[in-house]
Amino acid sequence: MSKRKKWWRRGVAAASIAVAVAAAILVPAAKGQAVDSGGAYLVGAPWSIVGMSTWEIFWHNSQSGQTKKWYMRHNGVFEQQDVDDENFHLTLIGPPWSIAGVGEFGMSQDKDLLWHDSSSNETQIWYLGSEADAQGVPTTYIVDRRFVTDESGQPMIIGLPWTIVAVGDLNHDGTADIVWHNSQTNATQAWFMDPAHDGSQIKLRVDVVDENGQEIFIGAPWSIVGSSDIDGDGHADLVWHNSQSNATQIWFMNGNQIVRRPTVVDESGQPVFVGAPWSIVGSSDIDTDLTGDIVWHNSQSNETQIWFMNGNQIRERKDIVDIEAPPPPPPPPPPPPPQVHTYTVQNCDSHATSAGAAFGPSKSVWVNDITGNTGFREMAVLQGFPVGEQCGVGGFSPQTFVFNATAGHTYELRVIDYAIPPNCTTDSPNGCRPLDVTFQGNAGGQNPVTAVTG
Ligand SMILES: [Ca+2]
Ligand SMILES: [Ca+2]
Ligand SMILES: [Ca+2]
Repeated sequence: MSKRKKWWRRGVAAASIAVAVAAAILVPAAKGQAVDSGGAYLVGAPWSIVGMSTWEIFWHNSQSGQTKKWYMRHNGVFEQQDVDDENFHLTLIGPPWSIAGVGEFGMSQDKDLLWHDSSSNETQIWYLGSEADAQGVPTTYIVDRRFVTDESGQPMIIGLPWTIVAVGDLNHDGTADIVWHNSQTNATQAWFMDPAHDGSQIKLRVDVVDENGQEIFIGAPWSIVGSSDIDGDGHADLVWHNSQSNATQIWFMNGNQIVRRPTVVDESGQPVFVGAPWSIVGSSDIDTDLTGDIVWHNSQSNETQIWFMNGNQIRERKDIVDIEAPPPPPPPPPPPPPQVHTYTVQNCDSHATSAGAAFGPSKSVWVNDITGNTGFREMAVLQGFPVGEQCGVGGFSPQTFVFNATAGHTYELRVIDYAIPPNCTTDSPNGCRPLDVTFQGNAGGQNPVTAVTG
């Protein structure tokens, strides 16, 4: 038995998504690939939705034969997995086989695929499981395949004018049942599948009957487009659509008997009419609130939309979006505008400037952005302090320098005299003797000084 594993957010190899397609045909986007401007996840031919079950939507590619499963979180696709075979190799299956539905037939806890062969008229179940493959990649794979048999275990060979129109647990025994429709007689028939045979053997075949127990014959322009437990009573219900009036109707079922059949109404309670290019592609409980929802696809825009239902009333309509791709990072905040700090430098120690090398020319202001850990960088070259200067005494003007400061950063200021040997160079203040000077500036004369905002 395969246990369902929760590998949330795990990805699949992008190579498993890419397929050769004709121009102008949209395919499932690779991870992180942009979707349309409205955010909808656009997927269309040759991909089509072939079945769904609780929080899962299955797609098949009619060109490559690939089958893919979407895991849904509300209206978002949060993970995709290919369906692999028993040896974890990609399965490529196409006509005359086609997927007729998805349901829990047995064997594993994963929902299973029901296939029908339009040539041999065989019906086959693929029991699916989920495990990590040899590379540790989460994978949906085929646990077993069995042909559907009749009540005595003999292969069932059934085809046109009968077609499988839905898969759902009509009789609430935990095993999916198969709903057939006859396009000539317009009869609808349910095969209740036997849980004792992993749902591969028919337990009972019954015609669908109306509220009074009479066999009911409904056909075109009506057709069955999906089955799930819309009202949450445990019995799968049948979703019908009328291709002429564009009405949608639900047959709430109790086994093979109709309990009631209301028309689907919109959020305000009015009958809703939606048709081509939209079509219903299935019904299942996408948002796992224990009531079935209805899934639509638009063959022109390639949108897929979910009607989250409250009985026969639409509660909410949402386009499916791709939430696999991480959201784009927010744009970085704009850097704060640099501040121009103006400082004056004076010789304000206890000694007046006197003639000599120490206060001669080639004085340089070095600034170390302590916050930014930049080290000392030369910011300005000063003229030599005039002889006799001491805090402006003697009529000498202080020398001015400016530097761009980042608000909140703390700077240490030094005045270096290159004239002092031996290791003092213009490339580095190391070895240079900092002069004992006082800075006067717009931060109040401290050293170090913290630049303020504004
Ligand atoms: Ca059942
Ligand atoms: Ca129901
Ligand atoms: Ca639901």
